[in-house]
Amino acid sequence: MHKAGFISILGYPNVGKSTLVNSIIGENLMPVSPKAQTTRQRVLGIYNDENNQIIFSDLPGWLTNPQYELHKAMLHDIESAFEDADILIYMHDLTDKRDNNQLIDIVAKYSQPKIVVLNKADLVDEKTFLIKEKKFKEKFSNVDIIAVSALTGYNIDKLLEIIINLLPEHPPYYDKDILSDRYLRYFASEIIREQIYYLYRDEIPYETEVVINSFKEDQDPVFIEAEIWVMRDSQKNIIIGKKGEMIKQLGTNARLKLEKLLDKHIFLNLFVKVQPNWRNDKNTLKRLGYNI
Ligand SMILES: Nc1nc2c(ncn2[C@@H]2O[C@H](COP(=O)(O)OP(=O)(O)O)[C@@H](O)[C@H]2O)c(=O)[nH]1
Ligand SMILES: [Mg+2]
Repeated sequence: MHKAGFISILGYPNVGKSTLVNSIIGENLMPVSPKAQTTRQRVLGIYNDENNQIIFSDLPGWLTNPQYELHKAMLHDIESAFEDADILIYMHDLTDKRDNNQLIDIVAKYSQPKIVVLNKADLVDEKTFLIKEKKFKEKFSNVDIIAVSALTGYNIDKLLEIIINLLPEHPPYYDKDILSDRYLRYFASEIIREQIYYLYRDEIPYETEVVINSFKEDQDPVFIEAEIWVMRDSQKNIIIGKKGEMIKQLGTNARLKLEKLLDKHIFLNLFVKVQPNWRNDKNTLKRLGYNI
């Protein structure tokens, strides 16, 4: 008997959705950063063992106040992920003191089996967990509630057991040896973008997009050329930095992470381009793969 199914991980920004997918599939594939909105598009991360295939949708965080076409596309992805899921995971950050009820109420309305994952257990004590557990028990009836740490791996094996118990009987949907529905080329742009979140401040990461122009995998070193889009000339100067120091650092950081992922040497070439309206232009967003 083989089990397989689709799982959507829903939650506010920064609760650790992408970190959880990485932890379960065992690769640092999804971009992760301490800033909100690192994840912009729905991406599948696929877990396989002999008898099970779990297809996770890593999603953008829930946005209460969408301001740009980009944000609308992100919400669109979240909504479609409700419909296709066999199981819904509502993920909550145990250190978050705000009363985030809007998304909880939406998730609660859906009829699929649900799991509440209380993440970042490494940062709180038992008492905090018990208070939160009580709150979620009131919101959801008959739902497994589990504390995990996506970062340290605490209770991830238990979570997998819970998921597999709820998984429908089904043959695999994807080849059993692939990790995602996207190509490496896509993850290359995501890793460069992720490193921008770590390296630059203020609005820069949110107003930046990364486009791969060339990805030649059959060469040694692998050749990757990417364009970094920003919205203003001043941002172009910041990305490049004095004497090109910042973009050099960015290139090194992204290359090292990509080399780990591909297990190959990489030559990475970065360019910066001003694209004033990319975040609000539907045609551009469509070309970038956004669901709009
Ligand atoms: N201490 C701790 N940090 C975590 C944990 N899970 C995620 N993080 C951190 O929380 C931040 C947001 O994680 P990310 O996966 O990008 O969140 P997402 O926006 O929900 O996808 C990152 O800095 C992660 O390293 C955890 O279990 N414990
Ligand atoms: Mg994410």
